[in-house]
Amino acid sequence: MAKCRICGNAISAFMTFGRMPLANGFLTPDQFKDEYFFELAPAFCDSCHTVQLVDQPAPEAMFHGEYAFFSQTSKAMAAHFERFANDTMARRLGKTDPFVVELGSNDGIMLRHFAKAGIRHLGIEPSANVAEAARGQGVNTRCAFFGAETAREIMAEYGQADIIQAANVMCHIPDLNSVAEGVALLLKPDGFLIFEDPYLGDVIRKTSYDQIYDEHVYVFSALSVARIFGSHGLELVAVEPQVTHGGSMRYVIGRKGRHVVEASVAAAMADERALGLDKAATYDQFRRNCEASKDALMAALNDLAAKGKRVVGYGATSKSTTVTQYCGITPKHVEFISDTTPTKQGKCSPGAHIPVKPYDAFASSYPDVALLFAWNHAQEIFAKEEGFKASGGRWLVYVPEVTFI
Ligand code: DWN
Repeated sequence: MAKCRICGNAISAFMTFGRMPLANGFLTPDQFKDEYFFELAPAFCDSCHTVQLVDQPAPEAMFHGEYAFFSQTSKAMAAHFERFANDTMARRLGKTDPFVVELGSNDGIMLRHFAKAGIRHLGIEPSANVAEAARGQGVNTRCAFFGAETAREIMAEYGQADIIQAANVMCHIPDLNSVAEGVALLLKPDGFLIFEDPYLGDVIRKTSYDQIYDEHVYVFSALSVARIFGSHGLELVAVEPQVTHGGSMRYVIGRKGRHVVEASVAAAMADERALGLDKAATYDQFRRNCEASKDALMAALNDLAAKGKRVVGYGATSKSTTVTQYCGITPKHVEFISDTTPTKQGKCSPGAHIPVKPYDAFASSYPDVALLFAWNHAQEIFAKEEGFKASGGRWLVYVPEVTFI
């Protein structure tokens, strides 16, 4: 029997997505024979209410010198991180020589705004290539994983932090107790830990099961976050819903008793209980909803293939690895995936081995149907792809349900 990564309670998977490769393991045909697989199976802990993967590949296998995801591929996300940085500077930053630390700072998409404002800062980023991209933008970056040990090193060199920030990072870190311990050491007495991640409430409501993949070892709720950090002398003091990544939640955490706990925390927890996020039966229903979504998507794709329609994927996302592998999508269903990230182009998608091509391959010869793997960027993509619709093209989306647009 597996144990909860947070509280040690016995847990078991409520479903399996089956044999799964690394979500960002884009590869060339000569690498197919050595491709790594593990079983993608999420579990719910009925003691601390944390949704988590039973097994996860080693962090070094996922985050390394050739990591494929660069945050700055979306203009809307760049604007979001600028707002996030400005909001922190306006509402939460201390006034005397403030120091900001960002965990998983990627290519510096958020921290560069602190750098520009002349604020002392440090990014902690384990993937060497994206860390280098951040340094190129003037962002002070250390290539490391964050935990209690790293927190001690940072303290010795820079002192305590006013703000520890993270976006789409905390849910990637298996040893969260070590992170919470590190935060408890590094944070100034009145400092804040502010982080955001895809929100469990949205995943359950929208059946967005593709938020579950190797890198996302947790899907958080206010209930689980309060519990995880609460056992390290820290307290959830505010939550702020975000529209990014199909529905995210920003969590604001301080030292216990140092800040007023805002009404948003109790309100979110009440909503989560009403949605059943604290009950095992909710996850059984989620499994049935995933199966129904998979059947509907494959019915649509098989029908398009039978009619000889050209289908192209839009956005070789990490999320799409769960979709292609769980549903059984192959190059017979999807001719190629268009993606603007140079490091993904010319390779094949993990598991399904669908070729990834530059954006021009899509724009120069529109398909009949574009399967929107980057559905979380729909607004931005629909706005710039009016020409595709005008040519008679249709979008196939699967969140919150399988539909043609
Ligand atoms: O947590 C994570 C999130 C934040 O980012 C990661 N573990 C890795 C990554 O997940 P993802 O790959 O699912 O993220 P995105 O932002 O949904 O990926 C979008 C992909 O689509 C990128 O490869 C870029 C591409 N893209 C494109 O080709 N044309 C994106 C846009 C907006 C476009 O117009």
